[in-house]
Amino acid sequence: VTAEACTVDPAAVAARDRRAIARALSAVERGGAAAATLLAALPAGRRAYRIGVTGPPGAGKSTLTMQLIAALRGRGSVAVIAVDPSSPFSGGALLGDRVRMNDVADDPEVFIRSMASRGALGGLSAAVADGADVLDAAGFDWVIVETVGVGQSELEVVRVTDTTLVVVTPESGDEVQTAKAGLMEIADVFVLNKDDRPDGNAMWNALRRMVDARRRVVVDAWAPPIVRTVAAGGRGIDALVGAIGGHRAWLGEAGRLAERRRARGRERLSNLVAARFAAQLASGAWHARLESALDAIEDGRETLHAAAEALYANAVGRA
Ligand SMILES: Nc1nc2c(ncn2[C@@H]2O[C@H](COP(=O)(O)OP(=O)(O)OP(=O)(O)O)[C@@H](O)[C@H]2O)c(=O)[nH]1
Ligand SMILES: [Mg+2]
Repeated sequence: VTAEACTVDPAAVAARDRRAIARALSAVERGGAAAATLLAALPAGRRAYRIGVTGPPGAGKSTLTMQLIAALRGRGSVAVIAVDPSSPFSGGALLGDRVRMNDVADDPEVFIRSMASRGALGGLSAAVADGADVLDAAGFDWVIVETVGVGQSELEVVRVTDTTLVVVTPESGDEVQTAKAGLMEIADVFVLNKDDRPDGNAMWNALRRMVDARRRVVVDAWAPPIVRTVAAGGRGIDALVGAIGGHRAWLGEAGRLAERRRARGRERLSNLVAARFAAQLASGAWHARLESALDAIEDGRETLHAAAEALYANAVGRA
């Protein structure tokens, strides 16, 4: 990898140089060849534990994330990717009294970054997965990914995390009802936040029923615990960290974590190779080959299927 081909120094990322990390994440956000070159040059291997924080707008995900940063700091370094947050991680006001941005802004062991959710769904989840890889290469112990919503895009992004928290509030009844199946699919831990508000018990019961119903149908499944929190006041955070640890321990049994990560790797690897094929098919060289194959088909020298087979064999280096 030459300096010209790659404007971000992979070694600087690995040395946790904040500017290099920021530039690497920008490159990943832009995508394309520069990002691919950089990502290929980063140190291999991984160690970070990845936590997803998802849920409806305004449920308190960022506030909760700040609390998690503070709680997890005792167990290592923490990096955060917030996908398209409407209320960005900035200023102290957002964060309540307990944890303020300033407490972590100067901490070299904490890194927080927002990422825009433009582009296709696959594009977003790929970008977030690549971003998490950058933070992993930088040696962070914990990587938290915050995404907003309770729909399909979260299902996509959730594929990059090891433990996914679904954050709801006492007011989330309708959203939870509508997205029931999807939520049960992605939630490893339910967080009932804003439990300082009324009707927490009703929401807790609704979640409990969902978890129980699933447990009756799916044998040997993980039953997501429901943790009640007041993120703005720091209440329930220890219990939440405990629940994350519980899920992590469960994943660690019977090779579940390795299996989960391998499934994720299989999908990303296939997508990357497929994207390379697609790019090749769009290239000028391929255009010329296609046209000459079409000439042969038109002249009756070759069938379409035979031409396709020959082109494919050529592409994978078998011809
Ligand atoms: N009453 C109460 N308010 C809270 C609690 N947690 C967060 N909030 C407030 O809820 C508002 C939204 O909090 P955020 O942390 O920005 O929520 P979010 O889910 O990240 O929001 P988006 O990223 O915009 O979807 C802020 O005004 C917080 O102070 C809580 O436990 N109780
Ligand atoms: Mg937020």
